[in-house]
Amino acid sequence: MLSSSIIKLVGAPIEIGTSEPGAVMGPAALRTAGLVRVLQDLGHTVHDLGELSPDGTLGQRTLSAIRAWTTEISSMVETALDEGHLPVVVGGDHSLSLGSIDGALRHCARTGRPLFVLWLDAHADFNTLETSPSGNVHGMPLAALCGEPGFEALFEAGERPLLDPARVHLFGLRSIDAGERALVTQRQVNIVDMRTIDEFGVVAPLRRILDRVAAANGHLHASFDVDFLDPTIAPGVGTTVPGGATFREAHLIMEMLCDSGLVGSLDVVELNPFLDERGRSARVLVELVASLFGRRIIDRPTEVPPLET
Ligand code: B3U
Ligand code: MN
Ligand code: MN
Repeated sequence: MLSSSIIKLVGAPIEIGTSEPGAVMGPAALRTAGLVRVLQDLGHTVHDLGELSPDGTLGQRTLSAIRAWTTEISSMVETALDEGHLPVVVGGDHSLSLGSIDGALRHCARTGRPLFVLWLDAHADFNTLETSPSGNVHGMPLAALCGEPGFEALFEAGERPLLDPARVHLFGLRSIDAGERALVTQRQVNIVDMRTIDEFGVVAPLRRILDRVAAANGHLHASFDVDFLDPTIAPGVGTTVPGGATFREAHLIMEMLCDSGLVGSLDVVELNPFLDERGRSARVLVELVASLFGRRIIDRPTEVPPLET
């Protein structure tokens, strides 16, 4: 089970980070699909903080408008963690993770626990303003969080804790830009790409990551981009990439994360209900979140045979 039974849920209907409109409706669709009720039915207390809406960002597509979101999300996540609660931020495009991970980093800087990030995504989201072919900030949050230059406008002035790229685990990668590929290699970001998953399945690579986090007594932040899933099961996302995770793979990942007890904070991002088919993607996401928070097929932990060494 996950460590905290009190979940702090907040919607971050941000879509400035993408060129495809519609992610602004993501939190509403997840609520419509029963997100809060499902968590409560599993026995969790849900403090629903509603939807954030930073002042002065309406219609703006600037780095400083994103900063307003980053600041609000960061302080919400940091406060929730300081109180011993488990923050869940639902979007909204992936630029919201600038805030959630910044908040988790600030919390971890005080507790001394290392922060690890599990980035479930078709993309690396490690572009800089220079390497990005699109200019879309949702393709850049990890580079910004890891301290690549050029992102000062995204954060409040002053010292901020940086994310260690060697503690970032990309999982499900199958679309990467040339400049970003060079950068993730140089920065020693950990990658479980789709080829690895095809060859070894999800269990062995994920266990390796979880063992690493557990051995370091780390805080694990999971960031779930809808496009991690195959577009046939989750079409409601702006940038679909074929060859994504199946429902069964994603479901097993969620159960393993649950059993590990290591996830301390979560984002669910990039749901675009305008592109969805009759709420399918929102429903799949709610199912997966339920598995992460303890729903199981029968009432016993998933049995995982030990890895051969
Ligand atoms: N790498 C591309 C495409 C992309 C990244 N993240 C999403 N799409 N969702 C870019 O624009 O940076
Ligand atoms: Mn992403
Ligand atoms: Mn993506």
